[in-house]
Amino acid sequence: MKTKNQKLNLLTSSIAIVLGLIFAESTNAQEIVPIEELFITSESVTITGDPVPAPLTPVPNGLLGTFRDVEPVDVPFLNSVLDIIEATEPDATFLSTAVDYPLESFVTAFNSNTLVTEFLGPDGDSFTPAEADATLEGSIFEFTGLIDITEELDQDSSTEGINVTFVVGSDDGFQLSLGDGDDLLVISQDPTANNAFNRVFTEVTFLQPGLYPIELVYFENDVVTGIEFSGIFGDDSSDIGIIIPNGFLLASPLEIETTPEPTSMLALLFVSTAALASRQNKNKHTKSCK
Ligand SMILES: [Ca+2]
Ligand SMILES: [Ca+2]
Ligand SMILES: [Ca+2]
Ligand SMILES: [Ca+2]
Repeated sequence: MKTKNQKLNLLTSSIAIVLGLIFAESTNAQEIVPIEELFITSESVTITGDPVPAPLTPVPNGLLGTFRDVEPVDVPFLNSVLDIIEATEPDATFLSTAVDYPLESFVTAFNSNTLVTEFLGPDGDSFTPAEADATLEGSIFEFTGLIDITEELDQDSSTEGINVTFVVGSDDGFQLSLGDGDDLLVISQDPTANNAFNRVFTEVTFLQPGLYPIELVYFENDVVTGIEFSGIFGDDSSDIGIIIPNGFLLASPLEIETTPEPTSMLALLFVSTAALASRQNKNKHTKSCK
């Protein structure tokens, strides 16, 4: 049996713990910022190249993640990002189980004063070296590996090949590369412009099932940020599809060529907001963010 004093002490310390938790929550939790999305549809493309052989040794599901901390912060456009990737080595690597950061919601982004490891959620546990952790302001990420394109993903069995729709939502910008060598396909927005939170839809037809190299570059200059890599597959009729499950992704260290040769520059798709039909997300809106 507790004495009155013990009960009082217990009550006092309980209150202190609760207040401590509330205080910690209010000071440590990163603000999640509602965003206004622009939906963009780019032209349909076909991957005619062959799939690649399966890796010889087992590799984890997901994609290999790399991180570069850019100081001073100066990555407003994709072109500046690609120059930095070309000239530098990553500061850290991690395993991306699914490209969905932040995990909490589809229509939110994190303030870029958030630490990378917090932004990555459970994937932050694999972030190495830990000392490279930094805030998201001035960040470049690459997600690399293989995607398994199977017949079950086909959205239209009446047409040749496997038709899928890839959806990339990002703030700031991104570049998605599929295939390799002469068959490399690169999807991006205007690489010389600042791209606020957009969700870009691209219908892709693969003539053969199999494994294809994939690389997604994404970067954040400042203010708020987020990235999601989704697919609309099979008979899914939802608006934005599902985050690509890691069962379809292999974190293979296979090198893929990410800089198109001059002859394959034609494959480069610049998706301009002005030139392409856009549809605004009618349901959710708030303030506009950079
Ligand atoms: Ca998310
Ligand atoms: Ca930084
Ligand atoms: Ca088909
Ligand atoms: Ca931003």
